[in-house]
Amino acid sequence: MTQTRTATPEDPAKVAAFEARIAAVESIEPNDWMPEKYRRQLVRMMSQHAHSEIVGMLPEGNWITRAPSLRRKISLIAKVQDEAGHGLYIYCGAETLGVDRAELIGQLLDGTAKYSSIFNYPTLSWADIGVIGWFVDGAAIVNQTILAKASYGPYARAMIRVCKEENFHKRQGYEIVATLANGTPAQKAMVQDAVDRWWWPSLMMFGPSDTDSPNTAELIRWKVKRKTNDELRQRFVNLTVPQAMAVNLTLPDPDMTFNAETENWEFGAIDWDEFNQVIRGNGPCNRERLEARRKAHDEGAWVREAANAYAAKQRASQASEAA
Ligand code: FAQ
Repeated sequence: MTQTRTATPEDPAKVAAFEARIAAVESIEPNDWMPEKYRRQLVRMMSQHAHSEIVGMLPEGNWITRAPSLRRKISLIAKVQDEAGHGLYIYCGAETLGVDRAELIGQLLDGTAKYSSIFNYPTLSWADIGVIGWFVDGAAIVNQTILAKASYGPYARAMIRVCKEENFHKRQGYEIVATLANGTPAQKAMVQDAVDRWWWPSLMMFGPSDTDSPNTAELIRWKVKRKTNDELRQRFVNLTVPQAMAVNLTLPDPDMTFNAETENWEFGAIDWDEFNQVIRGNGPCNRERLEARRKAHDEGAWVREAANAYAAKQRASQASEAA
């Protein structure tokens, strides 16, 4: 259960002391006083992030049985397991804010919680697995390397470990892409098709444009976010364009141009209608993803029951020993 919090106004002296700690770039820890809105923003962000990692296992999990070689299968299984670990790690981080994991998972399963839009697209070919590692993990690294400097200690520390693993994920993805891009004409066409389908959804991962992002200003002020959505998106584009050139793949954006003055690759318009449809539950795979998570949750009921029964037994035997 979430801890009950009273709606009494916050002590201005405590708020001022908190703001001073943020200004001094101190790390905020679970037992430190924090404004209720700061706590709620972090629960929102961390729970959405944890859900994304867990739902994010599904598109790639779809290809484990069809990986083209034992070596590819081993790497893919390891990657998908890592994503599960990231989810559990971030749920633990969220729990330090006084929220119960079961409650957060309930919000995912009843459709009231958000998770990253990117995981509502289908994985149609083996090349998608390479492109997800390259684009999706690449985007996650750009976002999460900065979150490793977030003001909330448990979240920042979680990101350090997560980013190390994401680096391996990105490399395994880019290696698949490079292999296919240097392969037969059919393999080249397959990987170009995957690039064409995943490019724009990957740019949407960074969230709405800064002018339409209701949470950014507050999160930047509290040093949870250290860069805005548009700044991170631009960094991802700048890093990715040369990587595409290196393997002779074309990004599906005729408006992409290099601005020598700003040294940015300027990109075309993002289809925000598509983004809004996906985050409202109307993307190509939203229903399928939630159904898969609900099924897994129901089928895991016996594990939770067994764990609870075991914990109760342990408590009873400890109590009788102490008596
Ligand atoms: N999808 O005001 P903002 C990964 C929502 S992990 C869905 O700009 P904020 C690893 C947003 O929540 C990927 N919803 O929000 C992996 C808000 O809704 P709310 C996940 C989105 O928080 C790889 C509303 O729109 N990473 O990929 C999205 O300031 C491969 C307004 O937006 C994280 O979660 C979206 N793309 O900025 C796993 C990182 N964008 O809550 C498996 C942590 C925005 O008010 C395989 N999170 N929304 O109802 C963040 O950095 C931020 O929360 C942002 C959004 C940047 C996602």
